[in-house]
Amino acid sequence: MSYKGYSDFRSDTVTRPTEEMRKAMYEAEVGDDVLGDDPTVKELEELAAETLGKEAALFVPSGTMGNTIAVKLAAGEGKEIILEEHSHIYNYEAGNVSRIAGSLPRPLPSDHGIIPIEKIEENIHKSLRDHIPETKAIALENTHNYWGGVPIPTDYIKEVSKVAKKHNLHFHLDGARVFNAATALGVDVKEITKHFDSVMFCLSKGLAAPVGSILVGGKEFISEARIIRKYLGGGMRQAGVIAAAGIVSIKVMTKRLDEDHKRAKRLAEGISDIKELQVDLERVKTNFVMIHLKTMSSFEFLEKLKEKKVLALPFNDKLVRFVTHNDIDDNDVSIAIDAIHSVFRI
Ligand code: TLP
Repeated sequence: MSYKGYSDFRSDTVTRPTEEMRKAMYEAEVGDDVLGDDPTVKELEELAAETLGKEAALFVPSGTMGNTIAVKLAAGEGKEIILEEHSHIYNYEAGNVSRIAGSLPRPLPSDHGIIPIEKIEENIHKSLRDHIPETKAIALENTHNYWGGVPIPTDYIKEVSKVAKKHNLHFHLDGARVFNAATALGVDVKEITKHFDSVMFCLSKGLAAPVGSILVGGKEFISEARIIRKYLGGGMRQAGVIAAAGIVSIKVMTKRLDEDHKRAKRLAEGISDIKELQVDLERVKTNFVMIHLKTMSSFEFLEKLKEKKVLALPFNDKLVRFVTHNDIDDNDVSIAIDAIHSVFRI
């Protein structure tokens, strides 16, 4: 469903609210959420906590704020958090892990988002002397953005959670796209989230809400999180208007993600014969297609693609990301396949 003439594959963040969301937003009953009496925000938070199998939830304006609050509580000032080296928290959240949470990130290399368990254990520091920052938390990302939206297997998550428990570390999930992971793995989302102390997930990505993310965790954790949200300026008043869309996200949009995954696969298969690029079909498991360009820069490729009314996002000079979502239909995929082929035809 191209919008203003463009098939927009830049991100699933570009999704526009559905008709059902717009109606729910129009009809939403609201109060003042900072005073704690917006019924629609409450309903969203209760639904989110129940869906992810946690005691409580907090509606936050963005995934970045949800992760920042979690790191601040999980690790905190002068303490370490173990992260994957290409994680969103470490690389793409404006340095909040140290700027706002005050924590020291310990980025570790991985095989497509999987940090070897022994590497994690080796990097857990206890504060034996006063100059060693103590490790307080571990965070994983699922699906993993940089690694092409791959879902992280639950067996691996379970192993990491054992390490976290053994060393008394908080275990956080950047689950911006955790419902895509659950869909790809064919499990209920709780099978993933039950291993974590806290989880952030985004309503505004594949779940198509216009704004918002959710942080879930224990009751005490979330009530502390609420205070931090307030002093970061994230206390939203009649937020029921946007929370109403989030309710539709959880109830309806979590059930259709397989469509996006199938379209991503079709896109990847449709361009895999082009010798000027490389796409790893095995890694296309959710709604991302990563394209490695062999003969031209991402910038040049995207300029040519834009002329053909197709948009995607550069990841680096040779790597381009295409994301399928609720506003990409079969026709958009066909348009993109043809456009990419024609860029390489003389
Ligand atoms: N990701 C965005 C951009 O930042 C790249 C995207 O288009 O994919 N965690 C993960 C894994 C994310 O991918 C993102 C956003 C966030 C957190 C932050 O969410 P927001 O944008 O709501 O702050």
